[in-house]
Amino acid sequence: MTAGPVRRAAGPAAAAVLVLAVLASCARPTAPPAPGPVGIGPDDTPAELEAKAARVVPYPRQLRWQALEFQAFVHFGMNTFTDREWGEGTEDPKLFNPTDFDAEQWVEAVKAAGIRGLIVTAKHHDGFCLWPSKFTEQSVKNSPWKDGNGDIVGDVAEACRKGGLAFGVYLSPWDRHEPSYGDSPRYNGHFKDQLRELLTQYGEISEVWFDGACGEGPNGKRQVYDWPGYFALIRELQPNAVISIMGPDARWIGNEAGVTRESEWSVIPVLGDDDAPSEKNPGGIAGLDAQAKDLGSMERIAEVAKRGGRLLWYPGQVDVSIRPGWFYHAAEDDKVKSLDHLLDIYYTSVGGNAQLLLNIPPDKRGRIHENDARRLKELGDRLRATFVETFDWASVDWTQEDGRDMDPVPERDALVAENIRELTGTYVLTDPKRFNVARISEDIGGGQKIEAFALDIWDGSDWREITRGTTIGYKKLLRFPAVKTDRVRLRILRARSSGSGSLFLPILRLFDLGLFLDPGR
Ligand code: FUL
Repeated sequence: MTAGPVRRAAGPAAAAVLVLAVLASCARPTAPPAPGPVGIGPDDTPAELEAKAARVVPYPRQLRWQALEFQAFVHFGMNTFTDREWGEGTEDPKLFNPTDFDAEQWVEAVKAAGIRGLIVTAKHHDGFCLWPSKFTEQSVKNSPWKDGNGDIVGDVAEACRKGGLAFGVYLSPWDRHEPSYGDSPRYNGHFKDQLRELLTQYGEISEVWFDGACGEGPNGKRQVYDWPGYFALIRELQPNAVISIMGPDARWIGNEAGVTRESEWSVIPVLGDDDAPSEKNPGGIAGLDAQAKDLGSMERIAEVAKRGGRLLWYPGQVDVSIRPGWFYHAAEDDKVKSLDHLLDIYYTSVGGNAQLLLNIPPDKRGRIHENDARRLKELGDRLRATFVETFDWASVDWTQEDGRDMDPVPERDALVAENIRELTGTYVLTDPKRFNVARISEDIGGGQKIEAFALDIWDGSDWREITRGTTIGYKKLLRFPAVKTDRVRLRILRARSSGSGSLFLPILRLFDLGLFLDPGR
């Protein structure tokens, strides 16, 4: 293979887009891998397991969801008016009476933080519905708000659409009001009726968020949820909607504190072939403990393979509240998380291969409180001031482990290497730049492959490592003391290879290495 250096001047858009395709063999890529589970078993060799892991890719709905990056969770309902976190289900609907409800104010407040989607609690555990469901009396239709003629879900959906936000719903399966709860088939029918209303009356639903709480009904029996039936209905009525947490498309990160693992994998091994969540598997998928420390390393994959299972694309979502509670409590008005705390959460979640779902609970007026709105604006201002694309690459060179340049594949705007385990990209800026934040992304449409990397700067006489990490995935954000240089080096220290002779595209795409100055640090 001839291996001439590939240099490309960056276009006017600052973020240099380098697409780097790396093959373990010299075979040219044929077709991209198809989304869907990949079976693993005790007969797979370590190399086969690695190749399988490298070619698990997201469904289009998961890709769109990941690109939302940062969403608002909005807990609003009966609890807002009773000052509680969990209602009993016996509350009088007349208690629900927002005095100045304004869905557009919610949308403006969350957009100020850079948020791109919103999920509202259409029904929480107390069973009170924010839309006038035909299937219960416990809803806005029996409240004094708008004389029972209002529809919070409808107004929020409309405001999101107008404001350009994705719109999703939280519908609690646990319903402490509904008399059929506990009579499993009957309640499952009721729950599907409610789901159908939400999925057909409010336009495009981007996400359905299921919590796993489960209890006994008035008959003293424990409800058994029909998860496969719920999922099938969602796929039928809203095929682009992501089903999260107790669902197959996005997993709970494992805590409500905004913390992610150092290595967040979106390629996750699970036991067996049963996707239905159950009480035994509160993480949502059989054999998966959402709180385990290691969900996706090659060691973990090998462990699951011994017993037989599958690899899924199952990315993490970080749900955390801007206040101590999920619902609004006046006593927490001065407990809105600090800007620094929110920034830490943002950098570790959005910047740690996860999606951030930040809860912002509207108050009794039906508005996002001034303190929360102010903090959201501060957060957005800081992020906007940081992520300004004011740099151009003069050149970008990638070399293999042995120092050889990589082979260009011009028709794919790509480079090819024989060994993807160690690669070095040297990025030269048109002008020296001062920065304290770096952003690195893998093109996850081709899977998630990087296991370890390091970032160096040229200090005038030598390369100096400024930071290193493990997984990259959709987005990795790194913070470090400010440095100034005109060249940086990204070293891929370990990556998963699809193996040779594979029909699938063993592609590693690195793009969008960005350097930024956070002015607040
Ligand atoms: C939990 C619920 O019990 C909380 O009230 C809240 O809705 C949270 C997001 O999920 O499991």
